[in-house]
Amino acid sequence: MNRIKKILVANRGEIAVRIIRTCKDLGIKTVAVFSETDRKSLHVRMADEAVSLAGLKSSETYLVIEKIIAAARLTGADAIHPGYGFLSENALFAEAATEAGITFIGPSADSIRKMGDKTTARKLLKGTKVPLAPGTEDSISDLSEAKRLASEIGYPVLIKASAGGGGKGMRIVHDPADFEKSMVSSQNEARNAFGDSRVYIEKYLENPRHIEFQILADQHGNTVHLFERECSIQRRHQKVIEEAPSSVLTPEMRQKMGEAAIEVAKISSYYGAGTVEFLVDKYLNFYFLEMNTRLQVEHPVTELITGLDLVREQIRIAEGELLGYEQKDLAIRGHAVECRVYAEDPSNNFLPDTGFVHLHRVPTGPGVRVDSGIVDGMEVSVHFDPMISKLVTWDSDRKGAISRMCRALEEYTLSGVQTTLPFCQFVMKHPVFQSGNFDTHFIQNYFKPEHIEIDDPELIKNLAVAGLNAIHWFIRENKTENSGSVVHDRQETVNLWKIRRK
Ligand code: MV4
Repeated sequence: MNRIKKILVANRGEIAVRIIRTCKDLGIKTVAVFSETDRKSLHVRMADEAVSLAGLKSSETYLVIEKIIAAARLTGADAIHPGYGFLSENALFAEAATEAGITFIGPSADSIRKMGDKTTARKLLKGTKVPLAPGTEDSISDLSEAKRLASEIGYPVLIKASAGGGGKGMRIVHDPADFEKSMVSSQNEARNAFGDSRVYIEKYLENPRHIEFQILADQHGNTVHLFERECSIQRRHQKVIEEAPSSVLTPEMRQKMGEAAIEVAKISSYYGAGTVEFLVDKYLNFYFLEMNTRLQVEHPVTELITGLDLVREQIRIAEGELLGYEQKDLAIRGHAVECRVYAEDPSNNFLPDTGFVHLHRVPTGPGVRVDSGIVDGMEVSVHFDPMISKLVTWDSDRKGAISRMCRALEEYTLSGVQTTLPFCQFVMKHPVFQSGNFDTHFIQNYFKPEHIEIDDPELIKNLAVAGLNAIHWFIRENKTENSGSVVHDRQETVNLWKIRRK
């Protein structure tokens, strides 16, 4: 077994900080990579070494395989952790790392390729006990053939992109008269998003829940599931709130779905951490949706109910270790809820907001965890994904976890940009969410912008203090050798502010 000594984290923001933390726990050295706007970010500060990717946008930095590999070579990193997003599900990246003699902390390039093509995944599972939504086995490009198959499947149908998940290229078709134009627009979106216009057709399952199972598999054929996550509170295919376990699964369903998830992993000779996504219809039938071959954003809720550190498990598996536990050794303990914090304005159709974080004061106390990459004064830019933090709570049952989340959301101060924190408060307090009886249409059915409370006046005072903090931080961060008068400058600023306030 080859012990990993130095990991290059090929990511940014909260997940880069998250991975570095586990590396520190394990005494593994870390290398951060950063774009120009990320030069002073938290993950760069926390890493032992940092390498500039010399660019602004993702396409010039975190998505450039050659730059990442060169940074790993330059620093002597013996492994790369891709996090999620960016190159985490790019088979060419996994291959490039392996060819450079660098351990890719994730599944094989072959598994990434197999599961990345949604029709290959479906074909793999044909003849197994894993239930698939009725639909075409293969991609389909001939319009008249596709229309014939759609009527065989029975409307409403869903046209999906073969080359990618996440809803891109997806079209729901209720009326046969709309089929052709929907298929052409789906092919066009798929071509633009993935460079691959292949599509396939499934029976559209009305009002499904999105429930996914966490998989862990070592390189010796041992595979377990770490139970499920309920991810139905979504907006435009973007998960907003996740929880574990789901409030609708019976122990029998959990066992059947867990076995199906393990079957998916085994049939693709999977190793590493992976997630098998299912759709559950209103009759509680479940259907395989897709498999994600990366650590997911929402992994903390699984960590909290199982007590495992999934990044540590990924590293151990990459080192060739045995899992060291079996399914019978695993149990759900308590309940966890995660609220994703996006720099978006929920009162303005969730438009992304940019600016500088003035004040970031995170909640703490019993059962509260915050995974964020935020430092006071940092810039939230349009260059990257607007998710800047995750607030997670745990308690012995769902009611307790929700109650703690409500308290933590009240405590959480993040000013300078609009965020989805008030939206999360709305959801946590909503009786339908609290009942557990909701599906992927919850936001569409129950949320209106007027539900968002505007900022309290107290915040204005905090802003001023925060503004001072940010100025002080900025000066301190950028002070030249001979300044030394930071406190004095700040005193003048305070006087100025007091004069202005009168
Ligand atoms: C579906 C579906 C219903 N029936 N497939 C696929 C990508 C993933 N993000 C959501 N997907 C879905 N696939 C069948 N056969 C419902 C979803 C779905 C969804 C679809 C449209 C709009 C919002 C959605 C939210 C969650 C799940």
